[in-house]
Amino acid sequence: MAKSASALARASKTKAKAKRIAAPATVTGGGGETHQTATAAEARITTNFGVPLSDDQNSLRAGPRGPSLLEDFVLREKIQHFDHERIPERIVHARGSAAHGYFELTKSLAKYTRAKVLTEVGVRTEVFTRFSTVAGGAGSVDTPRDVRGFAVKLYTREGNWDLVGNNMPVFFIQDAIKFPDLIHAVKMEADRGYPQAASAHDTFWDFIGLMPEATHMIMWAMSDRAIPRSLRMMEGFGVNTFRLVNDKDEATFVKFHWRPKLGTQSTGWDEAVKIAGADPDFHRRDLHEAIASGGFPEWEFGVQLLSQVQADGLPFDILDATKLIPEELYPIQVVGRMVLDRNPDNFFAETEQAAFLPTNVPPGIDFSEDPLLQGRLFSYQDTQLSRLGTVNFHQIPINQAKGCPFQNMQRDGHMQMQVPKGRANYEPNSLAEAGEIGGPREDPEGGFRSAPVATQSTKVRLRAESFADHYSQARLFYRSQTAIEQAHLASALVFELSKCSFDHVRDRVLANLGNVDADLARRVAVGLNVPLPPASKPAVPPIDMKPSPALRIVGKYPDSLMGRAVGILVTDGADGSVVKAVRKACEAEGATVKIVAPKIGGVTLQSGKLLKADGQLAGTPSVVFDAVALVVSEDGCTQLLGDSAAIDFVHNAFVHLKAIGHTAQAKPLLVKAGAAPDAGMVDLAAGAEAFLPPARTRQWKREPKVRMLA
Ligand code: HDE
Repeated sequence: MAKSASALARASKTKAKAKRIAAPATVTGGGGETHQTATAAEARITTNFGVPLSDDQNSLRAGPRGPSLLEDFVLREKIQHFDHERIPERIVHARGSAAHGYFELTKSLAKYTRAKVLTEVGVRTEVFTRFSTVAGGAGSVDTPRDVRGFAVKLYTREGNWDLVGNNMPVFFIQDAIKFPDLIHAVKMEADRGYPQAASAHDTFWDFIGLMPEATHMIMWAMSDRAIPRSLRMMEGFGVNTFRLVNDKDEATFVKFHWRPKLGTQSTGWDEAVKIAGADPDFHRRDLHEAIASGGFPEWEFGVQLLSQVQADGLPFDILDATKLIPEELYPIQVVGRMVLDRNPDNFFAETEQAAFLPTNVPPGIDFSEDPLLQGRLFSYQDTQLSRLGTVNFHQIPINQAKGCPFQNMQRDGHMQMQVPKGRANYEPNSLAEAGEIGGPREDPEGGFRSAPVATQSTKVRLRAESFADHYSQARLFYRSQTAIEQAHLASALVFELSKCSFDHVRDRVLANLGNVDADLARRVAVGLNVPLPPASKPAVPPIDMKPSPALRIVGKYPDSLMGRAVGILVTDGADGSVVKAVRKACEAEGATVKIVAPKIGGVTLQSGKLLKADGQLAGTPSVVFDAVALVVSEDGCTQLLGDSAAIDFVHNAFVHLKAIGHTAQAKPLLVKAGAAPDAGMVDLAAGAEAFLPPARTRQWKREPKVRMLA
C-alpha cells in the first residue's frame, strides 16, 4: 500500500475538516510527502480535462515499491505537458521583458491619417510592450552591448497596431536579404557555440567590415546607447519609414519615436559587465519592481512627418533604414504618451507568446517601399509558425485583437480555439437570404486600403544609387557626440576589435572608420596598437552634415533622482539618523533606496535599534545602484576593511563615476578603495541634501583619472 492505514485515516479526517477551515490543510503521507488538500474556498487540482486528483504526490505503482503503471493517466499527462513546456525561442530578440499599459493621444493627426488611434485625442488604447536584446538566447544576461528591441502592440479599435522598433533609429543593413547573414554573423560562432550575446568576435566584425552600409549603425551600437541603464530609460524608434494615409488617400511619410520621461541613461561598459554577474536579470527586475511599486515608466510618442517633396529634398533616401532624419531638420512632434502600469501575470503566456508583426497596421497607417521593411512584412508572420506552431497564434490571448472583434472566413488549423457558427465559410455567399448566418463583409470605406503609390515597372535586383552613401551619417553621429561619448565609442571599438583574432578583419574595419572620421580611426588604431591602414574607397564620398546635439546622451540626464537607485551601506553602530535623512531626501526625489549590510538580518544601529537589510553586501554590489552612501561606525568600518566585497563596493562606485556620500567614520574605507576626494564625494556631515546633486548624474570629470580611454 502507498499509504499506511493510519496515514489514510488521518488524511480523510483532515479532508472532512477541510470543508470547515479556510487555510489549506497540510498532512504528511506515509512516505513523508506533504499533501495539501483543498478547502471549500480553494479550487481542486484536476487533470487538463477536469478530473479531480486525490493525490498529486505519488504515481500509480504495482505495490509501494513496484514499477509504475502505464495506466497512470495523471502521471503521463503531467509529464507529457512538462516535456513540451518549452517552445523554440525567437531567432532574434529571444531575451525580453514586457509590461501592459496604455497609449493616450494628446494631439490629433487627423490631417494626415484616418487611423482612429492617431485622431481620437484623450482615448486610451491598451498596449503590451516588450523590450529585448537581439543576439543572446532567452536565458542570456540583460546587459550585453547590444541593440534593444522596443516592440509595442497597441490594441486599437481598428485592429492591432504593432510598432516593432528598436532603441536606435537606424539599422545595420539596407535590404532584408542580408538579415540572415547579419544574424548568423553576430550570434554564437557556428562551430564553437560561443560567444553568447556578444558582438565582440571575428565573424561579426568580418561581416561588418565587408558591409560598409553597417557603419552608421556601428556608431550607435558602440555608443553608450547599447548599454542602457534601464528599459525605462531608453528611447524607441520605428526605424523604417512608414506612411500615414488620410481620408482623401493622401500619404505622408512618418518616422515614429518614443522618448522616455526618465531621460536616456546608460551604464558604463565595465559596469555593464559586472552587472551581468551581479544580476543577470538586472533590466527585467528593474522594470518589474518599478511597476510593482507604482513607479510607472512613461514615454512621449512623437512623429516626424515629411511630404514626398520634402523627402526628395533630403541628401539621402528616406527608404534607406541606415539613415535617420535629424531632429534639427524635421522636429519631432509629440502627439501622445505611453504608460506601462501592469506587470504580466504569466511570463510565458504573455511575454513569451507575444507575436509582434510589422504587418499589423490599422487603416490609415501604411508601409513605405523600404526594402528592409518589405522583408520584415513577410518574416514576422512566418516565424510565428515555427515558434508558436500554428496559424492560429492570433487567438492566443496576448495576440488577440482586444480593441475590436475579429472574424473572417479563415477556418480550422492547429489549436483552433474559436467555434464559428453556420455554414458560410466562404464569401461571397447569399445564405442570409435563406435566413442563415451570412458572415462578415468587406467595408470599402472604413477598411484597410493601401496608399495609392505609383511603382516602377521593371523588375531588377539592384540597390538604388541613393542608398550608396554609407559614411555621412556615421560621421554625423560621431561628430555630434560629446567628447566623453566619443571616447566611450572609440574605446568600445577597441574592446570589440581586440577580441578579433584575424588581423585582416580588424584592418578592414579600421580602413572603413577612416571614412567616418580620421581622428576616430587613429584613436582606435592607437588603442589596438596596430598601424592605421589607409581609408577604404567609399562608394560615394561622404559629406559633412551639421552636428545634431539631439543624438547625445551626456549632459541631458534629468535633474532629478527619479527612477534611480541608491544603496546605503550600513554597519553595526551606524548613526540611524543619517540613514534616515539620506533615505528621506532620495525618496523625496523619486529614487528607490536599499539598505545593504554585511548580513541580511541587518545591523544594530547606534541607538540599539535593528535596521533590516534589503541586500547582503556580497550579493548586492554597488553596480546595481546609481549612487551610494556609506553610513558606518568606526568599528564597522574597521571590519569592512577586511572584506573585499566592501572594498569592491566602494571602489566600483568610484570608478563607475557614482556619487558617494559618506560619514567621517568611512574615510579609512574610502582610502583603501582608492576613492579620492572630488565633487562627487560628499561628507554627509554637510547634510543629506548635499548628496543629491552629484547623485543625479555621473561624475564625468572623474573618468580620465580612473580609466584609460581610447
Ligand atoms: Fe526584427 N525580427 N527583423 N527587426 N525584430 C524579429 O520576429 C527581421 C528588424 C525587432 O519582442 C523576429 O517574432 C527581419 C528591424 C524586434 O517579440 C523575426 C529583419 C527592427 C523584435 C524578425 C528585421 C527589428 C524582432 C524574430 C530585416 C527595428 C522582437 C521573432 C529585414 C525596427 C519582437 C519574431 C518581440 C523580431 C525578422 C530587422 C525589431 C525573425 C527579416 C530593422 C523589436 O521575424
